Amino acid sequence: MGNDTTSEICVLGMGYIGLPTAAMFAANGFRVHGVDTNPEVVATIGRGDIHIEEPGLKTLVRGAVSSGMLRVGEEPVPANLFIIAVPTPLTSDKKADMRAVDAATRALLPVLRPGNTVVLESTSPPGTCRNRIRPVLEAAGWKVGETVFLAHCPERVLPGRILAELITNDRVIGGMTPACARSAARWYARLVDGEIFLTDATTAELVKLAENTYRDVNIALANELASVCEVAGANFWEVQRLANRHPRVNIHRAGPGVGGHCISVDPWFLVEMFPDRTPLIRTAREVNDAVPARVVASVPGAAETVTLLGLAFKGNVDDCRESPAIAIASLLEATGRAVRVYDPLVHRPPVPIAASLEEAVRDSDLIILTTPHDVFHDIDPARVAPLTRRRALIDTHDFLDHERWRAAGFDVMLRGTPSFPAYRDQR
Ligand code: SAJ
Repeated sequence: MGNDTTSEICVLGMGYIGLPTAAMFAANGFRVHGVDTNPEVVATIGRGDIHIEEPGLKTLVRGAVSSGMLRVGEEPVPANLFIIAVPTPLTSDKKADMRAVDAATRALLPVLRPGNTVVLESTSPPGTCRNRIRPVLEAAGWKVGETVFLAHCPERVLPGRILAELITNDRVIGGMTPACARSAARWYARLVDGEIFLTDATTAELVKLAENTYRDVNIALANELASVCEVAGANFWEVQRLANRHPRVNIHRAGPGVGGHCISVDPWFLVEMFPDRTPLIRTAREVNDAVPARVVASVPGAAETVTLLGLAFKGNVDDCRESPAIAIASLLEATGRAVRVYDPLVHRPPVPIAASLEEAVRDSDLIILTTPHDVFHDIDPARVAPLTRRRALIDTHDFLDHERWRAAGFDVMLRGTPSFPAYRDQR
């Protein structure tokens, strides 16, 4: 067991990636020191608690902290492996905000020792290791690839399945030099069951951006096809299901837009750096960003009070970052409508939400299913119906049991089908 100043692994950033990674290494027998610049986060984890929702995480963190294998603080301590897992959000002008990566790099300099490995996990623009982190290390006198090792190992876990995917996912490790990649891989091999692929740092940075951009472009295609189906008199969900029976086709799902801190953000890192070479990627972002406004445009004029089922950016998580539901709520409010939001999974809502389903649907003119939480299947439309002023439902995800809602008297409007009202007036 180590003391307060020695650890094998020091993880900078105790967020959605850093905390599960730190706790998982700790649960696998490594002495881990977690660092966060937010004292409240440090205090919460220090008492074995968590500040984010993720299935299984609380138990894991509690065990790791009580065994003494996971400690937390506001400053890095000496270690053999440093993992940088800090946010790389978008600025308002769609550029990567790298301040947290820069601060983390500077913060670890005073405790860096010969032979240490530094791994960047944060999703970053291509060239971040080479042009941003390496110069800082070298200015401090280190020789990357000789006296310290630097690699990018992008996180790839899916919120809601983080703990399982940390172990089972394949990992790509890109080193500044082959020795850097091998050095980082030795650590991850002791945790990960998936395959580990070694490459160079810039390739690894691009692999990560390619993965999320692939998904964003594919979802934009799905959203565009859904809009086509609405006027073509076809059902997108049927088109998608049947097209995907082709062995080389995998059309993603249409929806109310794309949220989260990854898919709606990462493609901009490519657009920012290579604006002349990324017209498709930019257009896909714009297509997906425009969907919330399309949903709002579809709301019948008579609907004065609108209920949103779901605030989180996707089903079964509490995370509301970049959620299309937030965009839909504020666009609806901008049209003068009253908006009520119900999301039983979200405990720290960024906008006001109703305390109960009853409160959210009372005297409502329209219910919009914005987030496919499994618990929404348990809603009994027959119980909701008498509380509302008008019985109308828009399902943006093809998620609810429409027959059941119709049987309770609801007019059901489904995104991607002619029942979606955006074009009703044009036909
Ligand atoms: N969405 C659709 N249609 C789809 C799939 C998703 O509209 O067919 C929407 C969702 O509703 C949501 C958004 O896209 O608003 C993103 O959800 P997601 O589940 O696709 O992805 P994230 O953001 O939770 O996690 C992604 C994952 N990347 C890939 O699947 C390629 C995850 O593995 C990454 O680790 C994560 O981004 C990240 O951190 O980059």
